[in-house]
Amino acid sequence: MWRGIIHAYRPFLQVASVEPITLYEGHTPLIPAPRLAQAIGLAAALYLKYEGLNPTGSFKDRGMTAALTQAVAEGARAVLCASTGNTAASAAAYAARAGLRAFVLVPAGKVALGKLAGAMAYGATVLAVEGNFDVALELVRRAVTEYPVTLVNSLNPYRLEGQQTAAFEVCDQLGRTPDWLAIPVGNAGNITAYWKGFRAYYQAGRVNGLPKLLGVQAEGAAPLVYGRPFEKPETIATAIRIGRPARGAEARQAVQESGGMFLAVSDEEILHAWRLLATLEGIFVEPASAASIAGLRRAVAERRIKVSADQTVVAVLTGHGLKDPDIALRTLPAPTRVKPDWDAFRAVLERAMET
Ligand code: AN7
Repeated sequence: MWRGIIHAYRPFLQVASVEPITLYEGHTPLIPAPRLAQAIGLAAALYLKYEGLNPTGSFKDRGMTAALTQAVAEGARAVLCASTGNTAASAAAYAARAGLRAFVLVPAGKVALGKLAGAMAYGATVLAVEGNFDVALELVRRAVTEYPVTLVNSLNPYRLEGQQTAAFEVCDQLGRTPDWLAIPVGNAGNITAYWKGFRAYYQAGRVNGLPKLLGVQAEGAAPLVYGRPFEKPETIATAIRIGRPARGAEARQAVQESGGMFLAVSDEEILHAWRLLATLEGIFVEPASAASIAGLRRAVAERRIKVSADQTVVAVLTGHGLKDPDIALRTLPAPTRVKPDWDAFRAVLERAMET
């Protein structure tokens, strides 16, 4: 029986040897996506690591099981984070599981509905700052120097310990390392964690090589692509609306070591990729997750990555589509209203079948 990432990968993880605080996260599917690969002109085999299927709907749960396990082992009473939403929901759930209080600080008006609802439902104290994520992170970093609360942003090293297990799973599922890994980048904790994981597996002799990393940012929030902070980050992908990534330096080093690259995609490209994922493969993700596909599509179109049919590309789908239902409602045609009788319904149905 699967009992979460700490049970599964304990020898690889620097985390307190106590009973884990877990929701049995991880073990997410690696799904082949041949129709999507064809649509974006990718010759290689494409697989999607569907992290939206974690207990709170994002990859953050891998990091949070480790962070909360360690926090409890160290006698913590409360946790605190800044968040664009997913970290907040995950921290709230794992704190509930551990019997700790959670305080989360999110950018007011810029958090997707499902994330806010989650954080509230799990019983966190949700605070909304009149500013962006970068301001929120600055505030919580100061708060943990003055109050007895544990920071559970990815600055917390146990977050990366846990999140590297996604790289282990990708290798275990493929039976080898992928040639490329495409991943959305916001605060840059996850790409840093994947690289740590791939290197650890390589050093342990579990795989024979390392992937190249394709780190994808939104055009309006692309500090790692352009090499400068974004003071006013903007993108429809609110999860990665981050202008000063806390793990930026490590992410840059990881991408460089891997021989990969960062690139930026527009909101339009993100939405296009988001629709392709859902309509060609039946996989509904939040916009930030679609950035990895948008980035791949652009990299292929611009011939910046060269892959052949015998190679393997993995794209990380970081969060579930139900996190951000607004996007579908705002960008797609509303359902046609139907009067409650047969003739009315038949007329509408026939018209629909003709289009
Ligand atoms: C769906 O929740 O930063 O580069 O506060 O929710 O490790 O930050 C979320 C980030 C990608 C980027 N996809 O990962 C937060 C937060 C989704 C995300 C990212 C996030 P990092």
